[in-house]
Amino acid sequence: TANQGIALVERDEDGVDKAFRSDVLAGLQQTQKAIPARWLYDDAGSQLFEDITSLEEYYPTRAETQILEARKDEFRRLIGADRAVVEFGSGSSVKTPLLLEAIAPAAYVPLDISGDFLRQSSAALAKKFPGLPVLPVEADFMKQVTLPAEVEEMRKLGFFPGSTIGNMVARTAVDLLRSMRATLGGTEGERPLLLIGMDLVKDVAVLEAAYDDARGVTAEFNLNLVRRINRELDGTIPVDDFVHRAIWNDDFSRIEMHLEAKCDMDFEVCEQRFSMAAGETIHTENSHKFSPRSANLLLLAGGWTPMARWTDDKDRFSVILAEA
Ligand code: AVJ
Repeated sequence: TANQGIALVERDEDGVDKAFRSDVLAGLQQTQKAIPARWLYDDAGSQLFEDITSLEEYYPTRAETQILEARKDEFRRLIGADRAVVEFGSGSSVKTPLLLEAIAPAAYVPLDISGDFLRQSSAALAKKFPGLPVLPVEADFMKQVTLPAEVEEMRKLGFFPGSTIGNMVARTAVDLLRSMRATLGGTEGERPLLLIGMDLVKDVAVLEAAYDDARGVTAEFNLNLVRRINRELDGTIPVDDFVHRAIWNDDFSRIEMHLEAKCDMDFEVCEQRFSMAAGETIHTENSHKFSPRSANLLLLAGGWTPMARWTDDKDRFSVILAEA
C-alpha cells in the first residue's frame, strides 16, 4: 500500500533517532522537565509493559478483557458481520481475537509504527483465523492513513483498546479521533464505527497502586526510559538516583508518572549539560481517567457519537461503541 516502505524512523549519521533526541533535549530544558510517553516503549519497555498487564494491581487489561468476553453477542448485533476491523496499534494476543471471534469481520487491518511488532502479531493472528485477510500497514496512526485497496469498499470498524487515548492530553486526543475518522472514511449512509476502551475515574488508592505496584515492575518501566537515554543519546544520568512516582492529578483527572531526583545532580545528554535539584522530577507519562460524561464529551469533540457503553462488573473500565 501507499504507506509501506517509507522509513518511519529518521536517524542521523550515528544511527540516533532524531525525534527521540530532540524530544529529550527539549524536554530536559523545560522548567518542569517532561519527556513524551511514547519513548517508554522500546523493546525492553514494551516487554515491561507486557509484564505490567498481568500484575495484581494493574486492573485495566483484565477489566477490558472481561468486557470483550462478556459482550460478544451484543457486539455482533450492533456492529454486524463483514466489516473491516482497523486496529490502531498492532493488536494484543488476547483482546483482538475476542473481537474478531465476536463479529466475524471481512478483513483485519492492524496499523502500527513498529514494523517488527506489526509483523509478529499479524502472523500470529493470521494463523489463528485461517481465511481472514490480515493486511498490516506500517504507519503513524496519529495522522490519516491510506488503507489497503482491498478494504476500500468494506464498511469499517475502528478498534482502539487499552485506554491508550488516556495517554494524550485532550487536544491531542481530539486530533487523533478526527484522524481516525478520516482514515476510516465512509459516507452519510455508511458511517464507520469505533470501539474504544477508556479507563474510569475511581478511588485514588486503587489508581496509584495500579501505577506503582508492589513488585516494582512499573518503576522499572519508568526507569527504563533513563537507561534508554543513557544508551542511545550518550547520557550520564545516574539511574539509581531516581525514584518512580505515580501521582493522581485531580484537576486534570489523570495519573502522572514522574522520575524524582533523590539528590542534587549534574549530567550530560548528547554533550549538553543539565542539572536537577533533589525533589525535582521528570514527567514521563499521563494516564487520563474518565467519567461516563467526560468520555462522551471527548468522543463528541473528536467527531464520534457514542451509541453504546459497557463496563466490567466492578465499574472500573469502559468500552464504548461510537458512530462517525
Ligand atoms: C497502555 C498506555 C494505557 O496508561 O495504563 C501502564 C501504560 N503506564 N502502567 C496506561 C502504563 C504505566 C498504559 N497504557
